[in-house]
Amino acid sequence: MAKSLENIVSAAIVSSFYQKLLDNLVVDVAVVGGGPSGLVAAKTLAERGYKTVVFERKLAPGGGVWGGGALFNEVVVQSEAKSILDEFGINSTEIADAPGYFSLDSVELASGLIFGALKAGAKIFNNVSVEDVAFKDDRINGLVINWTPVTRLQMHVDPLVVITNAVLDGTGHPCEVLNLVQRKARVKLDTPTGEILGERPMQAATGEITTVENTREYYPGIFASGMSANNVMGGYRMGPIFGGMLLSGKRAADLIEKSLKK
Ligand code: 48H
Repeated sequence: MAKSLENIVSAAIVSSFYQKLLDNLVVDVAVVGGGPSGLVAAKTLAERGYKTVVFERKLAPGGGVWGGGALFNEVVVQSEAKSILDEFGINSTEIADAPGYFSLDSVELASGLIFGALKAGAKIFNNVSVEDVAFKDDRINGLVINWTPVTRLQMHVDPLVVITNAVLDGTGHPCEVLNLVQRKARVKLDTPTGEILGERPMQAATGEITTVENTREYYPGIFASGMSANNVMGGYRMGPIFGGMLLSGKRAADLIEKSLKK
């Protein structure tokens, strides 16, 4: 029987998705969260030749970028991170009475970061939630994933596992993966107390710096970037300024590359 167009479309989707998933069950780097820090890290690592995958819980990656400041869809980036915008081909305009600060359209930022990560070779699985981690020899070596609707509806469906050399917790404010590591694995993280210190209130200039400084490995095999790093190490928040998130993604990529080369 001749195949109908409907059948051809369905078969193409099933076979190409199946191949994509199969190809990414063992990776060099698994990024949890397609926010700005995770997407910059994913692009950087993918273009350096590392097999990189991003798991994003929502339908649309981009994290907190889309909403700009209070749903006004503009954000601000400082000059230190301007070269990252340029690298992704994202437009920005210097603010007339605040030299060194650039405003830009948050929809262009979100879509530009997603497109850049994909074009560099990173694979993004959206609508997928990381619900647990896998351990081997006192090191995190995998992520436990499930479909977001399955987790949201609390369906009793067992997950799949992706094996990886390095995990980046780019889950934003809740630092979900490191929370899991602390709570379920009952291990000490590399913080002054061994635990998650918790995000501090708004102090934008300091928060921008600590976001980058706090970007590092917190337990063998797992790094944190962006607001996740700030939550783990007790950093300050900064509102709709995104340069620190972009710079954090770059630093995460550099540190992960260094650890993979060891
Ligand atoms: C899969 C998950 C899971 C999970 C969460 O919040 P994000 O945008 O992350 P960052 O840190 O790169 O950027 C933070 C920035 O957006 C922000 O919030 C700022 C600057 N706030 C300042 C302030 O003062 O408030 O993105 C994290 C992404 C989201 O898309 C989540 O859906 C996703 O991670 N995510 N994906 N499995 N378990 N948990």
